[in-house]
Amino acid sequence: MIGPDIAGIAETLGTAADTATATAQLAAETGLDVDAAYAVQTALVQRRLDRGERLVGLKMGLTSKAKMAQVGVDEVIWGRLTDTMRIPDGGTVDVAEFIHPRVEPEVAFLLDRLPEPGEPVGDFTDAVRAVAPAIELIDSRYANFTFSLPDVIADNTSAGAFVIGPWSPVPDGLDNLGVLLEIDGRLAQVGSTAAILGDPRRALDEGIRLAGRHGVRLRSGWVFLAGAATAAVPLRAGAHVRAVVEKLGTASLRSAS
Ligand code: OOG
Ligand code: MG
Repeated sequence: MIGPDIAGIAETLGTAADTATATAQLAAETGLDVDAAYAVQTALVQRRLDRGERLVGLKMGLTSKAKMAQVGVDEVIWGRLTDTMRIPDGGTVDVAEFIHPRVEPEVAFLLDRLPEPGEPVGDFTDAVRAVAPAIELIDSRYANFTFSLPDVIADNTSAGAFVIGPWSPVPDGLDNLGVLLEIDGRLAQVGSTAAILGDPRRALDEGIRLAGRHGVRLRSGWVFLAGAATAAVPLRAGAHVRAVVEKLGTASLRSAS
């Protein structure tokens, strides 16, 4: 049997992102399962590396019930981050470069010495050098922000852009910190880091395990986004977005067009 056209699907999704034009869901039609979807993601990210981008980290997706419920997919997923996706803290994104961008509050880790895949993160402060509040801008390349599990994996888990706030040393507890998302000074979402797999540190174990299954090893110096603590909120032009995480501080961005 001839399998799905991995390169062709990656090209379709890459073009959708490059031209900020939504595409139809394609997993069901092309017979894409989870493993093939990660192969598409690899090819899609390779397309970016071929034009000079660098891998700078990994992101988790759907590590909270709020996110799973919002998109109707209930499995933890992971994707890749490249240098051009990073926006400086307080920087500006152009919404015209995206299809239907949404923002969500996250916790970021700066990775240090990592255990082998399959080995649990024993001493978290050994594996993680610093922690920061973060904002992820997600932008599904599928029409209506609607997708199946293999669709969203193939689409690099809707990764669009991200902002990291100031790094701090790892505090004693990370499992029950208040999280706020503000748009133009108004509260848009409220949550807790407990929403992220009970404790965002668990997201790192999951990331090491799940990426390891596909031969991807996390590296020292990489950024790791643990997944959103709340549902995501549409990003319109001319907005000021702030994510606040108790004890860690604030990350912010502006949107223009
Ligand atoms: C998938 C990406 C999910 C998160 O933090 O849960 C994600 C999506 O919602 O489009 O990044
Ligand atoms: Mg996210």
